[in-house]
Amino acid sequence: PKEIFLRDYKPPSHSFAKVELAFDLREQGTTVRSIISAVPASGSTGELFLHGDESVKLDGVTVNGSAHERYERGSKGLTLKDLPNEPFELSITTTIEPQENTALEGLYKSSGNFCTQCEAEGFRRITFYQDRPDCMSTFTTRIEADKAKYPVLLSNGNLIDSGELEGGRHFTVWEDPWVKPCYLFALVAGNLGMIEDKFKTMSGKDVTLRIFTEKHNIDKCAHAMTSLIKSMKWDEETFGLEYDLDLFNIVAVDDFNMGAMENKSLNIFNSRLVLATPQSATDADYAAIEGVVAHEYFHNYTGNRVTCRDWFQLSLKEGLTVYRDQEFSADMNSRGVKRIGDVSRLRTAQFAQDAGPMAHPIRPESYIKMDNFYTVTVYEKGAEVVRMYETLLGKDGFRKGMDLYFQRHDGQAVTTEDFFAAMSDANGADLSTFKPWYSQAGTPRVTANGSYDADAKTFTLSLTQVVPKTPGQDTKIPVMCPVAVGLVGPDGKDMELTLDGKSVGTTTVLRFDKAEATYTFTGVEAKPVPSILRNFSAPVRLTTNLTQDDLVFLMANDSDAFNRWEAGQTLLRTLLLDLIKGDGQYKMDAAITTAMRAIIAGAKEPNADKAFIARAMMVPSAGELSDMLDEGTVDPAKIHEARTFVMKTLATELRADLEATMKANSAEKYSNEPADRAARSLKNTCIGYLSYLDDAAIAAMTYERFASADNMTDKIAALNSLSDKECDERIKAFAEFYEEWNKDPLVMNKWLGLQAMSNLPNNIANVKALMEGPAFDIKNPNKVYSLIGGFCASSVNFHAADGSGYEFLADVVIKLDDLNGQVASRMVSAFTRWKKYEPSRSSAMRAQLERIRAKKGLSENVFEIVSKSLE
Ligand code: B3K
Ligand code: ZN
Repeated sequence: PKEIFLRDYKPPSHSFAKVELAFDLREQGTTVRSIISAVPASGSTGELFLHGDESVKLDGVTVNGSAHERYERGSKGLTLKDLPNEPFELSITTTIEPQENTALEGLYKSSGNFCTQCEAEGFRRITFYQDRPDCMSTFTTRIEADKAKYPVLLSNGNLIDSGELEGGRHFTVWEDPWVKPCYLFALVAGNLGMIEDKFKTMSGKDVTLRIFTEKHNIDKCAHAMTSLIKSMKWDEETFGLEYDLDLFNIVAVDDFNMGAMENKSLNIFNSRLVLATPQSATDADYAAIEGVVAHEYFHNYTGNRVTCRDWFQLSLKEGLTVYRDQEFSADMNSRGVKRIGDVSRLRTAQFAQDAGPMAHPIRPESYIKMDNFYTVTVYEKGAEVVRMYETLLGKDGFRKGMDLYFQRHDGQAVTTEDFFAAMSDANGADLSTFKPWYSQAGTPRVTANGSYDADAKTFTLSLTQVVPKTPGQDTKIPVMCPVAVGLVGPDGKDMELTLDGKSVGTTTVLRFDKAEATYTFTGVEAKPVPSILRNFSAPVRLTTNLTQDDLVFLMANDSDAFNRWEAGQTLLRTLLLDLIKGDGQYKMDAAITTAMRAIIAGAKEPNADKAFIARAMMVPSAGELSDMLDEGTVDPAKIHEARTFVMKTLATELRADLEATMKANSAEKYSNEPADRAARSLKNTCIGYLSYLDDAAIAAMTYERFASADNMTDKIAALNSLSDKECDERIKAFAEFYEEWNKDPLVMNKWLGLQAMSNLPNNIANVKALMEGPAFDIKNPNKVYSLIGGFCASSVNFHAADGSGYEFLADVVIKLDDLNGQVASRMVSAFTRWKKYEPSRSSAMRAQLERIRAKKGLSENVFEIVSKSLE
């Protein structure tokens, strides 16, 4: 396999002024004809390389209407030779077999319907083309198919023609007036139902909005439609960005590698991110749908109107669009709770990636398979980098930068440097020390030590930073970290801050861009407790000299919701890490029990933020704890034991409080108002705690709640609370759930996932049986993510000491690799951090990686992850 490097970037040899595609869709042998208006760049050598997958059959090439035989076909594509030196018309005809496409890239079939997924490099599975994002063109697409089987025929842009054909066939023609790279091309042909709505844009244009699904799911699209309308309005109000066509389509399909895809005016979604009713989807599903519908819609500007020059720039569109969807969701819901959720995810998944063999900068230097770089680093850390511009420049400054970015680059394929320049130039700001965020991998480690001088009435904060080594990057330089700081006085109120003789309000953003720096606040009348890195203002690992008393104080008083939560998490993390590293004699810290009691008691206050309280009650996850332990030491069984001890002790000591809070927050009837959702999450968090008690009454109560739940959130919460318990109620609940829901594949994914994640001893046998059962299908990515991905999340069974869990995963990866390299490489990623584990587990994982590497014909996707992990 060949590695591709950013430093080798060269502009395309030809530009494509116009592309006309014609698809003749058949049950076997679909033909694709393209007519391209090609324009040689100056200095053209008369050669043009077109990407094309080995699965594509080439039927013919013509240049200006005459057959062109001078070409070479290689494993990656076609080199056309002796081409004219002036603009010419290139026509290519290919035959493909979408019905056999299990990679779900290019044109494929899902539930009998045709659909496409072209990002990153799927268009080359359809036809020969310059499959690179800097080749932008306007597309016209003609689709022809059997009318009875495929009454709906969709592509990008506006419908300009349609009609009947002989033999029960029909056609449509679509024209997209906006230039785009081929990764944004889409086509759908199927027997689909549709809901329709309208949106009036800020300049008064009417846009028709449609959501297509299989007909039996048509009553599950309302939430996605509402989310779309909210997104369109938000983007106008927040960034002045107005939709630019008369039609916007969303299509939901069951077989989809990722979450969704932002194809111009024809978004294609994994059905799990569209379909929802209160009975079939949880509150978390509702939130995910709202966020992803927004994300794909926002790409219309950040990604489509302005796209990436090359795939190394992926964070240009993804980091920015994630930032935008996070802000949208924060505005629609509770801002503090949203931030806490986003940071938890970043810390658990991205910090771990950045500390392992797959560590890469948000703008990677090289890749073998681009699909492997749709990562939490490019997306989530990329979003943090965008957020830091906002923190440094302020909301208005950030908006100015965005305006300049669109003004300069609309219709272009650009780089992260261009975004940086727009932000700097629009604000006249020198951000040069910010740049290493794009080129350096690794999470900076920041320490903050505060000290108060009562005589001088000063508070001094000393900061240090180190960016750790990562593979291929041994030396690093300091990078600008915006550190938002407040000082909380003894009365619990924020102090007015004075820094360098200037009054700077109650929260100030320190521009910390050296290895060490000291900041002295003056006129500090009493000893404060510093609140550092408010709202998690930079994606760093922070260590402070705050005491346990300081943290308890911040938990109760900090005006910053994130740091209120973080103070409690720091207490819990410290306790858990001590227990894990200790001698096995577990002892609870009474101060933590008291603090937790106070948190729960907060739920009784009028106007309590119950969603926040539920988050604050959560104990750091096994993944987060594992990330904080040293290489070569992680024993998942110990982490599980220590966590279980803490949960069980808290549940025992706070039982009365938990039961009372659970009852007080149990609703008579489901409602989807924010306050009801918040109460639901608090109640279900209480049930989760209580499930740690060995008490038959709790199992009976949980089953009772399961059976009588009138919504999926409560049903799943109860089922989850039973899933680690060896009891009849668990068996009954899972069986009844199956009876009720086995016709709904999305709900079955939840059923598979919960069972797979169970920490009951020897649950691997159950997982293997589920794999053979009717609810599973290895060709469907969602099912693989639920069952196999779920299993990898079980501390006990995936990490079983005898290595059986690892062997099982390797077996699955080897099988999956032949069907779908992208999904296989996601699954194999559970092995990448093998060096983190204690010797017996790490050598068992390593052995499985080697076994996978030895497989003949391994996909490039899996090869890249496995070989980098073993380096
Ligand atoms: N842009 C798509 C990702 C497609 C990835 C293909 N391997 C989804 C998104 O980020 O919106
Ligand atoms: Zn995206």
